[in-house]
Amino acid sequence: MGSNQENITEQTTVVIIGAGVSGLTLATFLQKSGVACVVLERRDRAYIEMRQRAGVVDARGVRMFEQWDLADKLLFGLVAQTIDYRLNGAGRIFEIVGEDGSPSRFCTQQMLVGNLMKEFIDNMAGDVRFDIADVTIHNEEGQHPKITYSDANGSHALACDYIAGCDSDRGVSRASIPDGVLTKYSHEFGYAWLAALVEAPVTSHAIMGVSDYGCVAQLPRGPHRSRYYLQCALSDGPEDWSDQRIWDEIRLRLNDKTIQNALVHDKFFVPLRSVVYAPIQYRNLFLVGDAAHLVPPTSAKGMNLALYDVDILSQAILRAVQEDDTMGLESYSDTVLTHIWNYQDFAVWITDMMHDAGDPTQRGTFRQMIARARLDNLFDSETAAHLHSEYQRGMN
Ligand code: RFL
Repeated sequence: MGSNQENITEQTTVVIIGAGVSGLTLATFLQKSGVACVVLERRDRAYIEMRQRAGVVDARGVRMFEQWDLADKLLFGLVAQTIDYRLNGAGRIFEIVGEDGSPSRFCTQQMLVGNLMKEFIDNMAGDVRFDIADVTIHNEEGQHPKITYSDANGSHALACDYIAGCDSDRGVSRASIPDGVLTKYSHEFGYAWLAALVEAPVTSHAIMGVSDYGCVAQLPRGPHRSRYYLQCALSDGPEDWSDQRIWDEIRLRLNDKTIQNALVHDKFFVPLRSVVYAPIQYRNLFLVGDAAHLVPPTSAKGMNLALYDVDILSQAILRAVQEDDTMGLESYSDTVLTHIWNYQDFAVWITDMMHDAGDPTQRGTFRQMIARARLDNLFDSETAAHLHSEYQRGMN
Protein backbone atom coordinates (compact mmCIF):
# COMPACT_ATOMS: atom_id res chain seq x y z
CA MET A 1 0.00 0.00 0.00
CA GLY A 2 1.58 3.30 -1.06
CA SER A 3 1.29 6.81 0.39
CA ASN A 4 -0.93 7.76 -2.55
CA GLN A 5 -3.54 5.47 -0.97
CA GLU A 6 -3.70 7.23 2.36
CA ASN A 7 -7.26 8.41 1.78
CA ILE A 8 -8.53 4.89 1.12
CA THR A 9 -10.12 3.34 4.17
CA GLU A 10 -9.92 -0.44 4.33
CA GLN A 11 -12.66 -2.40 6.05
CA THR A 12 -12.43 -5.32 8.47
CA THR A 13 -14.51 -6.69 11.35
CA VAL A 14 -12.00 -6.58 14.20
CA VAL A 15 -8.78 -4.59 14.51
CA ILE A 16 -6.45 -6.10 17.10
CA ILE A 17 -3.75 -3.78 18.40
CA GLY A 18 -0.70 -5.76 19.55
CA ALA A 19 0.68 -9.11 18.32
CA GLY A 20 1.60 -10.46 21.75
CA VAL A 21 0.14 -13.61 23.27
CA SER A 22 -3.40 -12.22 23.64
CA GLY A 23 -3.57 -10.46 20.26
CA LEU A 24 -2.32 -13.48 18.30
CA THR A 25 -4.55 -15.93 20.19
CA LEU A 26 -7.63 -13.78 19.56
CA ALA A 27 -6.67 -13.35 15.90
CA THR A 28 -6.23 -17.11 15.45
CA PHE A 29 -9.64 -17.90 17.01
CA LEU A 30 -11.39 -15.25 14.88
CA GLN A 31 -9.68 -16.31 11.66
CA LYS A 32 -10.53 -19.96 12.36
CA SER A 33 -14.18 -18.87 12.74
CA GLY A 34 -14.21 -16.87 9.52
CA VAL A 35 -14.30 -13.45 11.20
CA ALA A 36 -12.10 -10.92 9.36
CA CYS A 37 -9.42 -9.30 11.48
CA VAL A 38 -6.21 -7.30 11.12
CA VAL A 39 -3.44 -7.21 13.72
CA LEU A 40 -1.33 -4.04 14.08
CA GLU A 41 2.06 -4.46 15.77
CA ARG A 42 4.73 -1.84 16.33
CA ARG A 43 7.64 -4.35 16.48
CA ASP A 44 8.94 -6.76 13.85
CA ARG A 45 8.24 -10.50 13.81
CA ALA A 46 11.77 -11.55 14.79
CA TYR A 47 11.70 -9.36 17.91
CA ILE A 48 8.38 -10.79 19.07
CA GLU A 49 9.49 -14.38 18.52
CA MET A 50 12.55 -13.75 20.73
CA ARG A 51 10.73 -12.19 23.70
CA GLN A 52 11.21 -14.37 26.83
CA ARG A 53 8.48 -14.32 29.47
CA ALA A 54 6.03 -16.82 30.98
CA GLY A 55 6.66 -20.57 31.08
CA VAL A 56 3.44 -22.45 31.77
CA VAL A 57 -0.02 -22.50 30.21
CA ASP A 58 -2.43 -23.34 33.03
CA ALA A 59 -5.10 -26.04 32.92
CA ARG A 60 -7.81 -23.60 31.87
CA GLY A 61 -5.68 -22.28 29.00
CA VAL A 62 -4.89 -25.85 27.88
CA ARG A 63 -8.62 -26.69 27.83
CA MET A 64 -9.34 -23.54 25.83
CA PHE A 65 -6.79 -24.47 23.13
CA GLU A 66 -8.12 -28.06 23.13
CA GLN A 67 -11.64 -26.76 22.52
CA TRP A 68 -10.33 -24.90 19.48
CA ASP A 69 -8.50 -28.05 18.37
CA LEU A 70 -5.22 -26.13 18.55
CA ALA A 71 -3.53 -27.58 21.66
CA ASP A 72 -1.36 -30.08 19.77
CA LYS A 73 -0.23 -27.45 17.27
CA LEU A 74 0.47 -24.68 19.76
CA LEU A 75 1.52 -26.28 23.04
CA PHE A 76 4.36 -28.68 23.71
CA GLY A 77 5.11 -30.99 26.60
CA LEU A 78 2.34 -32.36 28.76
CA VAL A 79 3.29 -32.09 32.42
CA ALA A 80 1.37 -31.70 35.62
CA GLN A 81 2.83 -28.47 36.95
CA THR A 82 4.14 -28.74 40.48
CA ILE A 83 5.45 -26.01 42.70
CA ASP A 84 7.83 -26.51 45.57
CA TYR A 85 7.32 -24.03 48.43
CA ARG A 86 10.26 -23.78 50.83
CA LEU A 87 10.95 -21.98 54.11
CA ASN A 88 14.65 -22.04 55.05
CA GLY A 89 15.20 -24.95 52.67
CA ALA A 90 12.37 -27.23 53.85
CA GLY A 91 8.85 -27.35 52.51
CA ARG A 92 6.33 -29.16 50.40
CA ILE A 93 5.53 -29.77 46.74
CA PHE A 94 2.02 -28.97 45.50
CA GLU A 95 0.47 -30.13 42.29
CA ILE A 96 -1.37 -27.44 40.41
CA VAL A 97 -4.15 -28.82 38.28
CA GLY A 98 -7.57 -27.77 37.03
CA GLU A 99 -10.77 -28.48 38.96
CA ASP A 100 -11.22 -31.67 36.94
CA GLY A 101 -7.64 -32.74 37.63
CA SER A 102 -6.49 -31.75 34.13
CA PRO A 103 -2.86 -30.65 33.91
CA SER A 104 -1.23 -27.46 32.82
CA ARG A 105 1.36 -27.65 30.04
CA PHE A 106 4.95 -26.57 30.08
CA CYS A 107 5.20 -24.25 27.11
CA THR A 108 7.09 -20.98 27.25
CA GLN A 109 5.31 -17.85 26.13
CA GLN A 110 7.99 -17.52 23.46
CA MET A 111 7.14 -20.98 22.05
CA LEU A 112 3.41 -20.28 22.17
CA VAL A 113 3.81 -16.92 20.43
CA GLY A 114 6.09 -18.46 17.77
CA ASN A 115 3.55 -21.22 17.13
CA LEU A 116 0.68 -18.73 16.99
CA MET A 117 2.60 -16.73 14.37
CA LYS A 118 3.10 -19.88 12.28
CA GLU A 119 -0.55 -20.85 12.61
CA PHE A 120 -2.10 -17.43 12.01
CA ILE A 121 0.29 -15.98 9.44
CA ASP A 122 1.83 -18.96 7.66
CA ASN A 123 -1.02 -21.53 7.79
CA MET A 124 -4.12 -19.32 7.83
CA ALA A 125 -2.82 -16.39 5.75
CA GLY A 126 -3.71 -14.08 8.66
CA ASP A 127 -2.96 -10.37 8.36
CA VAL A 128 -0.40 -9.00 10.84
CA ARG A 129 1.10 -5.62 9.96
CA PHE A 130 4.46 -5.33 11.71
CA ASP A 131 6.63 -2.27 12.25
CA ILE A 132 3.74 0.15 12.25
CA ALA A 133 3.62 3.44 14.18
CA ASP A 134 1.27 6.24 15.19
CA VAL A 135 -1.72 4.01 15.89
CA THR A 136 -4.68 6.27 16.65
CA ILE A 137 -8.09 5.02 17.72
CA HIS A 138 -11.21 6.88 16.55
CA ASN A 139 -14.04 5.47 18.64
CA GLU A 140 -16.77 8.12 18.64
CA GLU A 141 -20.28 7.61 20.00
CA GLY A 142 -22.67 6.28 17.36
CA GLN A 143 -19.97 5.94 14.69
CA HIS A 144 -18.09 2.99 13.27
CA PRO A 145 -14.63 2.82 14.85
CA LYS A 146 -11.65 3.68 12.71
CA ILE A 147 -7.93 3.12 13.30
CA THR A 148 -5.27 5.18 11.59
CA TYR A 149 -1.60 4.21 11.57
CA SER A 150 1.54 4.74 9.55
CA ASP A 151 4.29 2.54 8.14
CA ALA A 152 7.19 2.91 5.73
CA ASN A 153 4.70 3.46 2.89
CA GLY A 154 2.72 6.28 4.49
CA SER A 155 -0.46 6.56 6.52
CA HIS A 156 -3.46 4.25 6.41
CA ALA A 157 -6.97 3.93 7.77
CA LEU A 158 -8.90 0.83 8.80
CA ALA A 159 -12.64 0.90 9.55
CA CYS A 160 -13.97 -1.90 11.75
CA ASP A 161 -16.80 -3.01 14.04
CA TYR A 162 -14.70 -3.80 17.10
CA ILE A 163 -11.25 -2.98 18.45
CA ALA A 164 -9.33 -5.33 20.75
CA GLY A 165 -6.70 -3.46 22.78
CA CYS A 166 -4.03 -6.18 23.23
CA ASP A 167 -1.12 -3.74 23.41
CA SER A 168 -0.13 -4.17 27.04
CA ASP A 169 0.28 -1.64 29.83
CA ARG A 170 1.99 1.10 27.83
CA GLY A 171 0.04 0.77 24.57
CA VAL A 172 -2.30 3.23 22.92
CA SER A 173 -5.58 1.41 23.52
CA ARG A 174 -6.15 2.21 27.17
CA ALA A 175 -4.59 5.65 26.70
CA SER A 176 -7.26 6.42 24.05
CA ILE A 177 -10.06 6.21 26.62
CA PRO A 178 -11.01 9.72 27.81
CA ASP A 179 -10.05 10.83 31.32
CA GLY A 180 -12.64 10.06 33.95
CA VAL A 181 -13.99 6.90 32.31
CA LEU A 182 -11.63 4.39 33.91
CA THR A 183 -10.83 3.84 37.55
CA LYS A 184 -7.34 2.57 38.30
CA TYR A 185 -6.98 0.29 41.36
CA SER A 186 -3.38 -0.40 42.25
CA HIS A 187 -1.26 -1.82 45.01
CA GLU A 188 2.52 -1.38 45.34
CA PHE A 189 4.20 -4.14 47.34
CA GLY A 190 7.20 -1.96 48.22
CA TYR A 191 9.96 -4.16 46.79
CA ALA A 192 11.19 -5.35 43.41
CA TRP A 193 12.29 -8.62 41.87
CA LEU A 194 15.55 -9.04 40.07
CA ALA A 195 14.75 -11.37 37.14
CA ALA A 196 17.77 -13.35 35.89
CA LEU A 197 17.59 -15.74 32.92
CA VAL A 198 20.23 -18.42 33.48
CA GLU A 199 21.62 -21.39 31.60
CA ALA A 200 20.58 -24.11 34.02
CA PRO A 201 18.70 -27.35 33.38
CA VAL A 202 15.08 -27.16 34.48
CA THR A 203 13.96 -29.05 37.53
CA SER A 204 10.71 -31.01 37.36
CA HIS A 205 8.94 -28.25 39.27
CA ALA A 206 8.95 -24.53 39.92
CA ILE A 207 10.36 -23.35 43.26
CA MET A 208 9.20 -20.53 45.56
CA GLY A 209 11.59 -20.23 48.49
CA VAL A 210 12.03 -17.85 51.36
CA SER A 211 14.68 -17.58 54.05
CA ASP A 212 16.00 -14.93 56.43
CA TYR A 213 17.77 -13.45 53.40
CA GLY A 214 14.60 -12.91 51.35
CA CYS A 215 12.47 -14.53 48.70
CA VAL A 216 13.61 -16.43 45.59
CA ALA A 217 11.73 -18.20 42.82
CA GLN A 218 12.88 -20.46 40.01
CA LEU A 219 10.68 -21.08 36.99
CA PRO A 220 11.47 -23.28 33.96
CA ARG A 221 11.99 -21.37 30.71
CA GLY A 222 12.82 -24.02 28.14
CA PRO A 223 14.83 -27.25 28.24
CA HIS A 224 18.09 -25.60 29.32
CA ARG A 225 17.05 -22.31 30.87
CA SER A 226 15.51 -21.11 34.09
CA ARG A 227 14.36 -17.73 35.23
CA TYR A 228 15.39 -16.94 38.80
CA TYR A 229 13.66 -14.12 40.63
CA LEU A 230 15.27 -12.55 43.71
CA GLN A 231 13.51 -10.10 45.99
CA CYS A 232 15.46 -6.84 46.12
CA ALA A 233 15.03 -3.17 46.98
CA LEU A 234 13.10 -0.91 44.61
CA SER A 235 16.23 1.23 44.28
CA ASP A 236 18.52 -1.69 43.29
CA GLY A 237 20.13 -1.71 39.83
CA PRO A 238 22.57 -3.89 37.85
CA GLU A 239 25.54 -2.36 39.69
CA ASP A 240 24.23 -3.90 42.96
CA TRP A 241 23.87 -7.41 41.53
CA SER A 242 26.95 -9.03 40.01
CA ASP A 243 26.47 -12.56 38.61
CA GLN A 244 28.45 -13.87 41.58
CA ARG A 245 26.11 -12.14 44.04
CA ILE A 246 23.09 -13.60 42.22
CA TRP A 247 24.38 -17.17 42.71
CA ASP A 248 25.47 -16.52 46.31
CA GLU A 249 21.98 -15.22 47.15
CA ILE A 250 20.25 -18.13 45.38
CA ARG A 251 22.28 -20.60 47.48
CA LEU A 252 21.53 -18.68 50.68
CA ARG A 253 17.82 -18.21 50.03
CA LEU A 254 17.23 -21.83 48.99
CA ASN A 255 19.57 -23.04 51.74
CA ASP A 256 21.30 -25.23 49.16
CA LYS A 257 25.12 -25.05 48.91
CA THR A 258 25.17 -27.59 46.05
CA ILE A 259 23.77 -25.16 43.45
CA GLN A 260 26.50 -24.32 40.92
CA ASN A 261 27.07 -20.97 39.22
CA ALA A 262 25.91 -20.92 35.57
CA LEU A 263 25.84 -18.40 32.74
CA VAL A 264 23.49 -15.46 33.39
CA HIS A 265 21.96 -14.44 30.04
CA ASP A 266 20.15 -11.32 31.16
CA LYS A 267 18.93 -9.53 34.25
CA PHE A 268 16.39 -6.82 34.83
CA PHE A 269 14.34 -5.38 37.68
CA VAL A 270 10.55 -5.51 38.07
CA PRO A 271 8.77 -3.51 40.80
CA LEU A 272 6.06 -5.73 42.31
CA ARG A 273 2.60 -4.27 41.81
CA SER A 274 -0.99 -5.27 41.17
CA VAL A 275 -3.16 -3.09 38.94
CA VAL A 276 -6.74 -3.37 37.73
CA TYR A 277 -8.57 -0.90 35.48
CA ALA A 278 -12.36 -0.77 35.40
CA PRO A 279 -14.33 -0.94 33.23
CA ILE A 280 -12.18 -2.62 30.59
CA GLN A 281 -14.37 -1.66 27.68
CA TYR A 282 -15.34 1.66 26.20
CA ARG A 283 -17.84 1.81 23.33
CA ASN A 284 -16.41 -0.64 20.76
CA LEU A 285 -12.97 -0.94 22.33
CA PHE A 286 -12.21 -3.94 24.57
CA LEU A 287 -9.03 -4.10 26.66
CA VAL A 288 -7.35 -7.49 26.94
CA GLY A 289 -4.48 -8.86 29.06
CA ASP A 290 -1.85 -6.49 30.45
CA ALA A 291 -3.68 -3.50 28.94
CA ALA A 292 -6.45 -4.18 31.46
CA HIS A 293 -4.68 -5.62 34.51
CA LEU A 294 -1.26 -6.53 35.92
CA VAL A 295 -0.38 -9.15 38.52
CA PRO A 296 2.98 -9.44 40.28
CA PRO A 297 5.28 -12.06 38.73
CA THR A 298 5.13 -13.95 42.08
CA SER A 299 1.82 -15.36 40.94
CA ALA A 300 3.17 -16.37 37.48
CA LYS A 301 -0.24 -15.89 35.91
CA GLY A 302 -0.21 -12.75 33.72
CA MET A 303 -0.16 -14.69 30.45
CA ASN A 304 -2.87 -17.03 31.66
CA LEU A 305 -5.13 -14.15 32.70
CA ALA A 306 -4.61 -12.66 29.23
CA LEU A 307 -5.68 -16.01 27.70
CA TYR A 308 -8.78 -16.00 29.91
CA ASP A 309 -9.75 -12.54 28.58
CA VAL A 310 -9.31 -13.80 25.01
CA ASP A 311 -11.55 -16.78 25.73
CA ILE A 312 -14.36 -14.50 26.94
CA LEU A 313 -13.89 -11.84 24.24
CA SER A 314 -13.61 -14.26 21.32
CA GLN A 315 -16.88 -15.97 22.29
CA ALA A 316 -18.59 -12.60 22.74
CA ILE A 317 -17.41 -11.34 19.32
CA LEU A 318 -18.50 -14.55 17.61
CA ARG A 319 -21.98 -14.27 19.17
CA ALA A 320 -22.23 -10.65 18.07
CA VAL A 321 -21.02 -11.28 14.51
CA GLN A 322 -22.67 -14.64 13.83
CA GLU A 323 -25.90 -14.36 15.88
CA ASP A 324 -26.31 -10.59 16.16
CA ASP A 325 -26.35 -11.05 19.97
CA THR A 326 -24.23 -8.44 21.77
CA MET A 327 -24.96 -9.56 25.35
CA GLY A 328 -21.54 -11.18 25.74
CA LEU A 329 -19.83 -7.98 24.60
CA GLU A 330 -21.92 -5.84 26.93
CA SER A 331 -20.95 -7.98 29.94
CA TYR A 332 -17.30 -8.53 28.89
CA SER A 333 -15.86 -6.16 31.49
CA ASP A 334 -17.94 -7.55 34.39
CA THR A 335 -17.19 -11.17 33.47
CA VAL A 336 -13.45 -10.63 33.19
CA LEU A 337 -13.13 -8.41 36.26
CA THR A 338 -14.86 -10.94 38.55
CA HIS A 339 -12.16 -13.44 37.57
CA ILE A 340 -9.37 -10.88 37.85
CA TRP A 341 -10.30 -9.75 41.37
CA ASN A 342 -10.37 -13.36 42.55
CA TYR A 343 -6.94 -13.78 41.13
CA GLN A 344 -5.63 -10.53 42.62
CA ASP A 345 -6.76 -11.86 46.03
CA PHE A 346 -4.59 -14.95 45.54
CA ALA A 347 -1.68 -12.91 44.18
CA VAL A 348 -1.63 -10.58 47.21
CA TRP A 349 -1.96 -13.52 49.65
CA ILE A 350 0.92 -15.49 48.15
CA THR A 351 3.14 -12.43 47.57
CA ASP A 352 2.71 -11.12 51.13
CA MET A 353 3.23 -14.55 52.68
CA MET A 354 6.35 -15.38 50.67
CA HIS A 355 8.00 -12.01 51.30
CA ASP A 356 6.91 -11.27 54.87
CA ALA A 357 8.23 -14.67 55.99
CA GLY A 358 11.77 -13.68 55.01
CA ASP A 359 13.65 -10.49 55.66
CA PRO A 360 11.60 -8.48 58.22
CA THR A 361 12.93 -5.04 57.25
CA GLN A 362 9.96 -4.40 54.96
CA ARG A 363 6.96 -5.16 57.20
CA GLY A 364 8.42 -6.03 60.61
CA THR A 365 8.84 -9.08 62.80
CA PHE A 366 5.14 -9.37 63.73
CA ARG A 367 4.18 -9.87 60.06
CA GLN A 368 7.14 -12.19 59.66
CA MET A 369 5.89 -14.52 62.40
CA ILE A 370 2.34 -14.51 60.97
CA ALA A 371 3.67 -15.32 57.50
CA ARG A 372 5.81 -18.16 58.87
CA ALA A 373 2.80 -19.57 60.75
CA ARG A 374 0.83 -19.49 57.50
CA LEU A 375 3.60 -21.26 55.62
CA ASP A 376 3.94 -23.89 58.37
CA ASN A 377 0.19 -24.46 58.16
CA LEU A 378 0.43 -24.82 54.43
CA PHE A 379 3.16 -27.41 54.77
CA ASP A 380 1.62 -29.33 57.69
CA SER A 381 -2.11 -29.18 57.37
CA GLU A 382 -4.22 -30.79 54.71
CA THR A 383 -6.84 -28.07 55.28
CA ALA A 384 -4.43 -25.27 54.48
CA ALA A 385 -2.96 -27.15 51.55
CA HIS A 386 -6.50 -27.72 50.36
CA LEU A 387 -7.17 -23.98 50.72
CA HIS A 388 -4.16 -23.29 48.51
CA SER A 389 -5.39 -25.77 45.92
CA GLU A 390 -8.86 -24.24 46.06
CA TYR A 391 -7.35 -20.83 45.49
CA GLN A 392 -5.57 -22.20 42.47
CA ARG A 393 -8.58 -24.15 41.26
CA GLY A 394 -10.77 -21.07 41.53
CA MET A 395 -8.50 -19.58 38.93
CA ASN A 396 -8.88 -22.42 36.49
P1 RFL B 1 2.16 -8.59 25.43
O1 RFL B 1 2.47 -10.05 25.31
O2 RFL B 1 3.13 -7.71 26.09
O3 RFL B 1 1.83 -8.06 23.97
C1 RFL B 1 1.56 -6.70 23.73
C2 RFL B 1 1.94 -6.40 22.28
O4 RFL B 1 1.50 -5.08 21.94
C3 RFL B 1 2.53 -4.43 21.20
N1 RFL B 1 2.31 -2.98 21.30
C4 RFL B 1 1.85 -2.23 20.27
N2 RFL B 1 1.51 -2.54 19.01
C5 RFL B 1 1.06 -1.53 18.21
N3 RFL B 1 0.98 -0.24 18.63
C6 RFL B 1 1.33 0.12 19.88
N4 RFL B 1 1.25 1.38 20.28
C7 RFL B 1 1.78 -0.89 20.77
N5 RFL B 1 2.18 -0.91 22.08
C8 RFL B 1 2.49 -2.19 22.37
C9 RFL B 1 3.81 -4.93 21.86
O5 RFL B 1 4.94 -4.76 21.03
C10 RFL B 1 3.46 -6.40 22.09
O6 RFL B 1 3.80 -7.20 20.98
O7 RFL B 1 0.77 -8.38 26.21
P2 RFL B 1 -0.48 -9.37 26.41
O8 RFL B 1 -0.85 -9.99 25.11
O9 RFL B 1 -1.46 -8.61 27.21
O10 RFL B 1 0.08 -10.60 27.29
C11 RFL B 1 0.42 -10.40 28.64
C12 RFL B 1 1.61 -11.30 28.97
O11 RFL B 1 2.64 -11.09 28.01
C13 RFL B 1 2.12 -11.00 30.38
O12 RFL B 1 1.06 -10.93 31.30
C14 RFL B 1 3.07 -12.12 30.85
O13 RFL B 1 4.25 -12.15 30.07
C15 RFL B 1 3.39 -11.88 32.32
N6 RFL B 1 4.45 -12.77 32.78
C16 RFL B 1 4.16 -14.05 33.17
N7 RFL B 1 2.90 -14.55 33.03
C17 RFL B 1 2.62 -15.83 33.38
O14 RFL B 1 1.47 -16.29 33.19
N8 RFL B 1 3.57 -16.63 33.96
C18 RFL B 1 4.86 -16.19 34.13
O15 RFL B 1 5.69 -16.93 34.63
C19 RFL B 1 5.19 -14.88 33.71
N9 RFL B 1 6.45 -14.41 33.80
C20 RFL B 1 5.76 -12.29 32.84
C21 RFL B 1 6.75 -13.15 33.33
C22 RFL B 1 6.10 -11.00 32.39
C23 RFL B 1 7.40 -10.56 32.46
N10 RFL B 1 7.73 -9.24 32.04
C24 RFL B 1 6.93 -8.58 31.03
C25 RFL B 1 8.30 -8.35 33.00
C26 RFL B 1 8.06 -12.74 33.36
C27 RFL B 1 8.40 -11.45 32.93
C28 RFL B 1 9.85 -11.08 32.94
